[in-house]
Amino acid sequence: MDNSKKSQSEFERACNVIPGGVNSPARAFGGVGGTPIFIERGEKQYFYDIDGNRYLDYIGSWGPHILGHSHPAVVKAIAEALPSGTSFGAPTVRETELAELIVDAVPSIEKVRMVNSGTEATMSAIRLARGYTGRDVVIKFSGCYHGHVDSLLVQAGSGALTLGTPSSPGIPAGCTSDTHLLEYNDVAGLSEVFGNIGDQIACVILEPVVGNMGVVVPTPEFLQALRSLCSEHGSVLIFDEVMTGFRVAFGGAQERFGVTPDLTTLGKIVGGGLPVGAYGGRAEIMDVISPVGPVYQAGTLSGNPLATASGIATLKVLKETNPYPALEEKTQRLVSGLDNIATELGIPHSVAQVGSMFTFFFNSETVSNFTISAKNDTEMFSRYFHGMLNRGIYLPCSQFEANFVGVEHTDDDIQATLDAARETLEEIAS
Ligand code: HOZ
Repeated sequence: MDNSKKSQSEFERACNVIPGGVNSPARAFGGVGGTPIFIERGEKQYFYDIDGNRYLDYIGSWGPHILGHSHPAVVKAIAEALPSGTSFGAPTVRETELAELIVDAVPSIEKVRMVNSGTEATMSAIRLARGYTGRDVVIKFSGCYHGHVDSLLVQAGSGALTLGTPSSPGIPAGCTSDTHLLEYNDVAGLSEVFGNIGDQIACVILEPVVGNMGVVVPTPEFLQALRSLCSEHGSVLIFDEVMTGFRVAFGGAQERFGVTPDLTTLGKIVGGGLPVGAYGGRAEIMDVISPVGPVYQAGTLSGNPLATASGIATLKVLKETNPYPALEEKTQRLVSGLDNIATELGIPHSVAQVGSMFTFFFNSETVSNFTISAKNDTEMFSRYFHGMLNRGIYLPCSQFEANFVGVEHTDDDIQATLDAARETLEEIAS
């Protein structure tokens, strides 16, 4: 882009002191080429870069900003909390208030522990499941991403997939030797592995709607099989709802699909844009965590006063306003518009949507697992991404990520996005 001089020079400066110039690889434009833009501020459905360009934002900080940037209730809650202190290392009442909101909303959660990121949440949930069952084996699904936890960074989605490194050096073989991989939606594979080693399986972890190989929708049979096999074999079913929690329904994917896991991990929306994660589930399992039980997990900043203020404000607005039906309708309109345009232009594609999460795949097959997602035309996606960026639409900078629609996206925004998509796809088709 011609109008990105400041971003380019800030990126060069950042690269001198930050690996790759970014603090998370998913931001690096590694899958699409070019230079990441540097953001100055966000307001509602927009953010503005340091060159003065405005973008309609479809990443919402990779999920948290369902209410848009700088929502007044969230800003007020953080501002009111700030003068009283930023961290105490001792309990505060807001931690209980946020826990009560979560317990009330999420069907599987009777008790919840706050941590500082989604990665911490999944890492801790795995340890808890192993401690609770006294077993070691973890089942995960190719293309699901559960943060950069050693034992789970095997055929992981998100940045690990975008950058072509599904596994990572630096992880001793011992860390992953008890991690068994299956294809998402593979009921037969799941039944077979439970048939063979069911008594060794501590837990099965999955994104109940995948967001990290693009959006992949679970089949009802898959979710039912997960629930019944885990119950039958005494294994812990963990829904990683870091992305889907308070996103695809107030009570997450488990509310939407009516399938209740044993443990749930949360992040993103639950912190309203501040660094937060959480894991929770049945009291009987959660009470195995220290200080009640023997499984150790701790954190200096866990339940942080600003983060809990932000999370409480966000959940209260969502609870009071129930934006979910309107969000879904708006997203549906956008997704079917994109589908129609691409069909008209003869561009091989498929779409996936659950609630306000969606992906437009440059792949003619319905993407139901990792093997199919790996066939996405990433070169075509790069052209699409840059065409949209040049038209002021900020999409995830990878074909293997979810797009997020928020409450502030207007009908005009949806139309503007479709207009930009038409122009971009016409260029690609010509
Ligand atoms: N879970 C986020 C979206 N895949 C990752 C964002 C990041 O790694 O920065």
